[in-house]
Amino acid sequence: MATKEEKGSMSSSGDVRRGNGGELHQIAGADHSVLTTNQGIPVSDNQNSLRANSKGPTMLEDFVLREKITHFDHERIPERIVHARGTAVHGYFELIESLGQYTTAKILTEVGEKTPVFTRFSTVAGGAGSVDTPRDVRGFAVKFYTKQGNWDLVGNNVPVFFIQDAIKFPDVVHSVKMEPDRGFPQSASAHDNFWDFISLTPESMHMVMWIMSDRTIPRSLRMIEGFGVHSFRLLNEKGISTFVKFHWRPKLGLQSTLWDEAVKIAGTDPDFHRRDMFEAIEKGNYPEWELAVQLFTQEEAEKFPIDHLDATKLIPEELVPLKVIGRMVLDRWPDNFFAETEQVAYCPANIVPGIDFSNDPLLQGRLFSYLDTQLKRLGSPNFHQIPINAPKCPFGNMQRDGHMQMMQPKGRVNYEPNSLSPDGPREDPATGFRSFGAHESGEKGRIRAESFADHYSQARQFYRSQTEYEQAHLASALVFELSKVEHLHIRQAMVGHLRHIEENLAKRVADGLALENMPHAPAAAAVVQDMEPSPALQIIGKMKDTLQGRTVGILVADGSDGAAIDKVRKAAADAGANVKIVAPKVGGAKLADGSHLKVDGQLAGTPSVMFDAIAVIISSEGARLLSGESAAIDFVHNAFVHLKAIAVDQGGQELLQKANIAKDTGIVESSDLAGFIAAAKTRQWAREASVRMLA
Ligand code: HDE
Repeated sequence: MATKEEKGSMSSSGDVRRGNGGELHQIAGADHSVLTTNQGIPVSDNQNSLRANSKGPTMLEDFVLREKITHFDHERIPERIVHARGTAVHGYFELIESLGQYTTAKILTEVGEKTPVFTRFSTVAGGAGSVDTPRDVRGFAVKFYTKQGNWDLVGNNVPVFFIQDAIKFPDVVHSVKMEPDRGFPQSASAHDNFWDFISLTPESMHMVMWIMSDRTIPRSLRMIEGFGVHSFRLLNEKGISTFVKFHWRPKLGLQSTLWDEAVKIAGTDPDFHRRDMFEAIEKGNYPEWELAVQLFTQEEAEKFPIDHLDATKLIPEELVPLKVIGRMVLDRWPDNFFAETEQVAYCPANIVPGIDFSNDPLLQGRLFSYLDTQLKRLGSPNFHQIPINAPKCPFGNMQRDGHMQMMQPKGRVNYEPNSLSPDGPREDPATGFRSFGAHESGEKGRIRAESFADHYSQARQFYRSQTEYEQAHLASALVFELSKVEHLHIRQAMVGHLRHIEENLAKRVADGLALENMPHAPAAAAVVQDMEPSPALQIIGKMKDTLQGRTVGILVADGSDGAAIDKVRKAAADAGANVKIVAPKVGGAKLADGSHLKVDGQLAGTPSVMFDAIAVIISSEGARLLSGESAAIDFVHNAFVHLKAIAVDQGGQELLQKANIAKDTGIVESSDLAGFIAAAKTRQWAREASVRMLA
């Protein structure tokens, strides 16, 4: 069995790793002084291939060329079938409160212990090269390298799912991905196939409310919640089981973009979320989440108005309050995107002693799927040896050989039990993983539990729990998506479902689609209940009045007032914002006093969608010049219609007039620093009705 020291992990330069058999492996790194082939042969010329003469053919014997090109040809591995586009960061989890009463898992009982984690955020539908800001669920997968082995909590930023049974997963994924005959749309649910499937799948309706809400267009990956979705079990020393749901809550609060903003960000910066995370880590603004749990017994679960084993349902916080037990801090960007972010393999079946699965049929299917897909994607049963996937605790067994075997076990014994290797690994009933001794009885069959039949009550509860702004966004998102659907009968079928959720929502969407008649609602399998609204389901209710983690952009031009710029910059920075200066030219601006100001971005490439609030500090001459520049007009216009705070000096005010922007709350004089900072900490929701016709 490898000791911790023997197993080791890759150094940041990535050059040396000790295998399980104790031998050293050289791994190509950039810090070798001599360029070599993969066989270690020094290379004399990396610019020219071997040729018969200066104008002659290239020689087949050129092993340097052949090795290099062959390796290049094989550099890609299949991307993930879902969640292909992702961003991951290293960090740690620290337990604050012990769950010792409920579980033997050390990670949940050793208060103060810091466990390394690797956390990957992802979109679901798009390919690895797709944009960061489509309307889509975000994956939130955490690998905890615990003392008792790897525990993967593979969740999403939405607490429910589309389907109740894993057998429907290939269908829902096929329907949302690009249509197979035409190869589009990429990374978008707004097309016929998706809504056709959904309209024929009533169990999706609760999830539809979540995906049409602004949760699926987050402002930053640092501002999303995470959910384990399924119920799991905790098992204590006596083997007693308590059900648990896991929740991640961001320290920065929740924040989303507006749909128009998300669309424009996609064009401006396809890597918006990845860059945002990278810059935050680089600056030492480490994002942090609380880990909270909902704990409940079987007896309590039986009294819930929903079945907690149904992944299309959540347990409202008002019914089972959240208990905060720990925190996760992400503080180290990976050294290498491919080696870590691309090759990391999360699997809900990676679980440690003291935690166990529930009978949620979606979870049960997932327990099979991840290892299966990873064997295909990473190409060998030895992918657990890749440093990002390897446990950081001692590990060893009698599994051997296979493609890309990196370990060199010593000795003749490769079986267990054995008498020839008394020091070799042995099972340990006292500390080893044990399953809950659940009693199972009943008739085998392809059965859906009756307690899974209610598809609309929690959808209704979600819609009714939103603020009026969020309801309008949700209705408008449905109108947008269904307007991209070519088949009228699919639009009608969807509106029919909405009638069960909330008649007024159905009416808004039907109006937005200009349907001539209100479609019939389909038969519902269960009576729709009026559940108590749950404010915890809002985003606006969970936004934080803060500039921490947010960005303020200041537009300047030649002739700007340097002192005014400095004051706004300082006030925003003091409030925790990241401040960026934008000018027509990246080389900087010549200020009114003749000094030169360095800037962070060129106006045409740094539109206001990059910022949470803006200031425009320009002279009257600057305003006159910029009024002929559409990028400047767009800069202020978009900030206005995206409900952002705008601080202006005299020149800035003149530019607003050129852009036809009237006086409004949230537009303040740049000298009113306190007023600007207060407005910048939130969105100007009341402005929305004047700039956008929402459904
Ligand atoms: Fe996944 N899912 N999933 N999923 N999932 C994958 O595994 C699958 C589901 C989630 O950053 C795949 O390695 C099935 C729910 C995340 O690498 C695959 C079902 C939730 C990630 C797979 C579900 C998730 C995946 C594709 C229905 C939230 C990305 C690549 C039974 C709780 C992890 C891979 C990363 C990835 C299967 C449903 C979250 C194909 C069969 C529900 C965050 O195995």
